[in-house]
Amino acid sequence: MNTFEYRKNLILARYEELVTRPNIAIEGNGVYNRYVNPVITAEMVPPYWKYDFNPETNPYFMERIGCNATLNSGAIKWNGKYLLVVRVEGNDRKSFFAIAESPNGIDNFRFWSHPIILPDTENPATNVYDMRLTAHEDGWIYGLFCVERHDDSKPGDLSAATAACGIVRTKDLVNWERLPDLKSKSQQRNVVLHPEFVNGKYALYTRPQDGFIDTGSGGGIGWALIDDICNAEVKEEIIIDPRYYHTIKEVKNGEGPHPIKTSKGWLHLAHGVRACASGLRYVLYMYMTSLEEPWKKIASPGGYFMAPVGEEYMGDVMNVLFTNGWIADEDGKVFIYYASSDTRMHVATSTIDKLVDYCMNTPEDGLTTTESVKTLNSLIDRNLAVFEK
Ligand code: M1P
Repeated sequence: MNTFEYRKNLILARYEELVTRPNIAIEGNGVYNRYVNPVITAEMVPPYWKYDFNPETNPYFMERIGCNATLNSGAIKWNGKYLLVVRVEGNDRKSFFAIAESPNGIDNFRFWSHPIILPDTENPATNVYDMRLTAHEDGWIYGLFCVERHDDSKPGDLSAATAACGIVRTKDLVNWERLPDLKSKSQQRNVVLHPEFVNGKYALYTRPQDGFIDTGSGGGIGWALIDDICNAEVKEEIIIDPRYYHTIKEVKNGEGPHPIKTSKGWLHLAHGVRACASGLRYVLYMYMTSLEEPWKKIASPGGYFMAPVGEEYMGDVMNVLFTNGWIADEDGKVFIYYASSDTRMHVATSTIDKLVDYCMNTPEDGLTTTESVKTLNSLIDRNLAVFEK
């Protein structure tokens, strides 16, 4: 067998083995279960996206277009299948969106044949990433994502970038209509569309920021009502979930996927960021807001919901968990899709009942050591009383 045939067979066999391997739940803390394998990795991008399959032009069957990472993915259930709109990052550092589909939400994810063709605006982006999907009650499926451009007010500064919110919509997940970017006084990242009209308007979770990385005066996760989604503009913005000193969201935070509606209120999943000697640490946390007034917090469990473990610590940007997709099934099962260290995608499963229980019954962060110890002692005392009975 020549090199071409040998390598082609090997690469295809390895790919098939990866995409068909079963995933197994790991019993966890009672709130959610992690799974043994990531659901999507760079190695699970189809070989025909990477290799030239023509022996004439690629006799050594060498990779031509490399994939660096598969990360921060939006999620939606579509025709009974679990779909992720994956942020695929090439070796050239450009991200694009591509849909991967699974029959059960936990394994056997396969990419659709081509990446999404995302129409540009007249001011083309350098990079796009982190799409949040919302099947809105107006009948469209919206995708809100970060649009990165170079900040031309700082010529020569290679790190100078601006972040804005791009908006697309679709009815079939194949053809996407580009709407104008969100107009906002500040830069924006992690913008998410609420699935229902609120007071007859579209509602956005925002994350105002002064710079590309630093949120500066942007105080946390914001809320804004939008008159016209085809010409979306943040006119007024309130902060509904502030960042706070010496908490898991001290440096910044950002809404994850759009909240899930439950009988007890809206369930929110978000990321919080704190600084430490090794850089920034990104963890996931939850909160709940009122059904009638989704901008009002009704539960705020203290601390993180999920933080990196094991290999999740390792990757392009270490010590990062990030989420922008989850799916709630009709039977109450919830699939939480999260990326580790900006490198690969994982799933964790829970239920709406468990997540509401977690939000309602996890003590809030008392914001000082004294309060944390009081809260802990209260649980210990109640448990010791149970044991003594
Ligand atoms: O590298 C970690 C994350 O950093 C950014 O998130 P945030 O805007 O909250 O700082 C995003 O670039 C995200 O894509 C990335 O995973």
